[in-house]
Amino acid sequence: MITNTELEYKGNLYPNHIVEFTQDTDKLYFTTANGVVLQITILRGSVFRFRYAVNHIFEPDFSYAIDPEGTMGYSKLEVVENNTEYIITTARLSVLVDKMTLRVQISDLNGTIINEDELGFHWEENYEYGGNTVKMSKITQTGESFYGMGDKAMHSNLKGKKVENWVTDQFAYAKEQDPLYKAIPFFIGLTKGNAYGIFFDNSFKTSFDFSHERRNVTSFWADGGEMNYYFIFGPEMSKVVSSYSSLTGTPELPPLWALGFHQSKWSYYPESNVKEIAEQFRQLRIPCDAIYLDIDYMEGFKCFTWDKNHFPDPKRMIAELEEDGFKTVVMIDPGIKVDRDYWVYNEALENDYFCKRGDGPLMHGKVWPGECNFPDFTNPEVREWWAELYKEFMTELGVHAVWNDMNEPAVMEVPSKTAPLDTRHNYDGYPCTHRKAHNVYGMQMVRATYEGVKKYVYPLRPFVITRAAFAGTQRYSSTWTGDNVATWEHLWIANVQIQRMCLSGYSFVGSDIGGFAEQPDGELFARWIQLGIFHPFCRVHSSGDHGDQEPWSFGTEITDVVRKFIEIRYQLLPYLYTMFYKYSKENLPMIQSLVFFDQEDSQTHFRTDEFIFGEKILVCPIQEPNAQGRRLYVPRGIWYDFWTQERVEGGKEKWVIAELDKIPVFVKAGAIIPKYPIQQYVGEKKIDELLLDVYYKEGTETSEVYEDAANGYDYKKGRYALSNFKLTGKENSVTVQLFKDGDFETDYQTIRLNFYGLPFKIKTVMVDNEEIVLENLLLENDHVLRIDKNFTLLHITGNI
Ligand code: NBV
Repeated sequence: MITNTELEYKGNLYPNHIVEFTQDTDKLYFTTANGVVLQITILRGSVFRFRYAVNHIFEPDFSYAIDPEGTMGYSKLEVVENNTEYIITTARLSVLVDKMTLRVQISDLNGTIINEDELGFHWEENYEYGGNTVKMSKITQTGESFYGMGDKAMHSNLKGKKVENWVTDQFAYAKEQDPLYKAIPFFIGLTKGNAYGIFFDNSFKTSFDFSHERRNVTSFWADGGEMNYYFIFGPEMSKVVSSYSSLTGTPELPPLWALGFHQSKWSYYPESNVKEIAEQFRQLRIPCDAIYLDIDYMEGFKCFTWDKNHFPDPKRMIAELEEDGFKTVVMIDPGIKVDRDYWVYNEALENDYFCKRGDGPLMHGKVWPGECNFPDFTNPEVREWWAELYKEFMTELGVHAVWNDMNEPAVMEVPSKTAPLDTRHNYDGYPCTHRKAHNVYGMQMVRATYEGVKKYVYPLRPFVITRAAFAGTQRYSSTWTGDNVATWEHLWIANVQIQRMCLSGYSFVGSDIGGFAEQPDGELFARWIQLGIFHPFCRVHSSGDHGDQEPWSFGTEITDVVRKFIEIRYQLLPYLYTMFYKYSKENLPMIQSLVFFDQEDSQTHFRTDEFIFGEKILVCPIQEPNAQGRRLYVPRGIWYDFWTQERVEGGKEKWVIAELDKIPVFVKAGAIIPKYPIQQYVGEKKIDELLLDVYYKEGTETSEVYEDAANGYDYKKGRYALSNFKLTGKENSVTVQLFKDGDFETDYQTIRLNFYGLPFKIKTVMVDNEEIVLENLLLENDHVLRIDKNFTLLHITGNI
């Protein structure tokens, strides 16, 4: 029933008083006299979904972001009513819904307000396009901070900022420029030590204002669709991010080679150039796992074709590269050249797979090949067709992985840089215009790519990269931060963007190391490599028109520094792989901003530079030229300098020397860091011993190491080796307990333990309660010992 008793104020409409409450198991409905319905779904004791219907009508309940495999469940749900409000209580939260205004207030069970509506839900009718601009405003609590929101190139704490989500090809973007390539409408609020998250699941253009326009107000709104958001309570930030990740999903494990070092440029061609680059890596002994072919490998930039002049026999080339330990990654763009002699075009045209304009003509736009039409990837049938197009590439030619670019979609020579807004989309059976589909277009393209690559590299694991992304895209693909610039400021931007993406559920991410546009000097390149090896996706890429950007392009001093750091990445592969495992399985971000690591320490709330790589390694890049070192904040606790093993007490700022061949890196006391020997590429060597760097701590600390066949799916049948270590350090002893899970047999039989920071000299060693003669165990320097990998209890005592 449509009523005309809406409350109107400054062009906005507001709900009025509640006239009805109903409950359908986990769904609560509050209806106002003027036809607004608030539906609250209880997903977990600490995760609620809020949807608002206007005139009683909800939008179809469909989302590309939500992972259909996510699991939810709650133990307690109670609703009581008094004169002024309804009170919903779960095992973790209490929600008040005001009877007069439909405003909501969320508190923890101690009565601390976590989040409350200011004006709450309101809307404005959009006469031109239909539907409403849907809005929500909340009260900003005193001292509240805001994080997340994907790839925003701004200070990691968003307090005082206003941002927009509209995926955009933003060549050579600047600091503070917004929007960029990703649309992740998810933020984390931190107030009075409590973290919560809000995920606004709406694919229209969305905006967020974190106390920018009004000091005490945080608001978010969308150009259309529904006010549909998830509220996630921590109070730990780790819980917020992990619940958001279980809502929107995490990726499966990639092949281990995808975590190696990758080299790219726009473009390596012809074949001889690709080979030369590959050979240089091996000759200079710089580890590398993948080489990228940018658009110039194609014939006239037509997707799924090869320029036979430059690449006469791609199959042979790819096989030869593979023999030398290189995987070949090729680019595929969404624009399909309008060309009656081009089979991909003809197939799409015949099957009606291209996007159309409002009144029916095909949507077209200029990209690399000239005039193009654009497949509607929001149509499931189109996605299936697109997935099949990879068959020949993957199975016949042996291509290893695919890189999707320009999938915002980017369109040249038009002011909007993208498809016209009246372009129509299938949206999986909920037809709409580009206003609604724009932000998910690239996501659906890479989803189709992922399905195809996955199917055709089987029994191996797929690896895919995308530029555009919406919330949830992390289930299908890794990503990079687009066309950055070779400047020191962009090194800073890369650092915050990667941290922000990781807090936004998207960990498999990296930047174009060295910068895409313009040319870095050797120092900037080296400093960027030193940061990039600590990012989950590690690739040098550049536009190629300003000179070379390979590790050896800047003279031998820089080459040596770059090699040293890439070698560290290869040594840390088992650590990195374990990080990925924990991300994939336990929703733990691979990189933690300091505020995530220690939210109770207010010193961390405005830090941007330092981050935790995995759970145990603190990294702080050098972000200025001519630096001999830098000041940084070492978070609370005991740490060890990675280079000198010096013990450092955290909770304070510290000056750290970092000449060109070093950056500040610290390891958390108690950590057990696994290492492999340096390899030129993943799988080059049989790993015949696992190295564990053990950092003494007085007290207890747990660490894990995850290993499996590094590719394929046997791990899903239990063939993995998960080692759970528990270290307990006392004044004159250290115990390491090992609990193993999974039945994968690693190649190595022994573990080499390297103890750092022991406050004593080792006197006795007991392995599984048996005393071992020291001479049989100790290797160098009295603090390195070798034992069988299958120990369960290692007990070391010492003389102080
Ligand atoms: O395909 C060429 C480039 C690519 O190298 C880059 O990584 C993408 O972000 N691509 C953009 C298109 C041209 C950019 C000016």
